Amino acid sequence: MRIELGYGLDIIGDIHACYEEFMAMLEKLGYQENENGLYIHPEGRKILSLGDVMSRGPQSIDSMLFFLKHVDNGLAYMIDSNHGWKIARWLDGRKVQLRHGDENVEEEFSNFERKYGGKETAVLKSKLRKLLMEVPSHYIITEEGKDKVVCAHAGIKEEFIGRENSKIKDFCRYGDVAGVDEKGKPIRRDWFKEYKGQQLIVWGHDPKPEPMIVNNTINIDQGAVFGGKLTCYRYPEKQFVFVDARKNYSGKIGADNPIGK
Ligand SMILES: [Mn+2]
Repeated sequence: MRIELGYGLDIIGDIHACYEEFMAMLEKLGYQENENGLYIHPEGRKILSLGDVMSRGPQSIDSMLFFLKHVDNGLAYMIDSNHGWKIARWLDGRKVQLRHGDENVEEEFSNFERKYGGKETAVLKSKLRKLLMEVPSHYIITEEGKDKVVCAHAGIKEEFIGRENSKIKDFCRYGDVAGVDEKGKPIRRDWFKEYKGQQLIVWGHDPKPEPMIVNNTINIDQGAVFGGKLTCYRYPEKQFVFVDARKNYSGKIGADNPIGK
């Protein structure tokens, strides 16, 4: 789960199937598509997704395919996430309830199957299942062998960094969840308020209108699928790059919309 920084990383917040916004982001960041459909950065930078690349928005398959291709070719990294894990289990044939936008993924696969047939669909599902099952709970970016930045979907505790077990995986997927409220929404504890570690933690999952910096942690989920913006945090430059959402894809407005759109 350790990555040497190399020529720089572009850490991308929750895409949630907002593929057009993601493509616009890659262009803004200077990636160029080559003859094999791979997006290459002229300076050798790589892409790191904080997970939840699918669900809720319009293009889950395209978003997952992008990471399948680019992870396979050593050009991108992706970590585990709550929607990613749900879709992984669904692709694995386990009994799961598809909701909170995961049902859109099922619908996309039905359309895909009508267009390309059962065989091709089964091959794609199997490859995506493998990718989503194998991604680590978090990545640690190192510089000259020293741990500098930790990327985790919903957050991480200092004592979990560099370790992996089912409890840690769940924490990285869902954050510090203390049950659900009367509406069935998860009650989230603000793990970042207690964080005192030396490594910078970059995380997503919990949409905020602007990047939220607390202690040594940065939230870069600005709710693209909720009509906000897609965020990239460039490291080591420590710069933010934004792409505004083309629309609010979520159907959630006002008080139901986590960024108040
Ligand atoms: Mn999430």
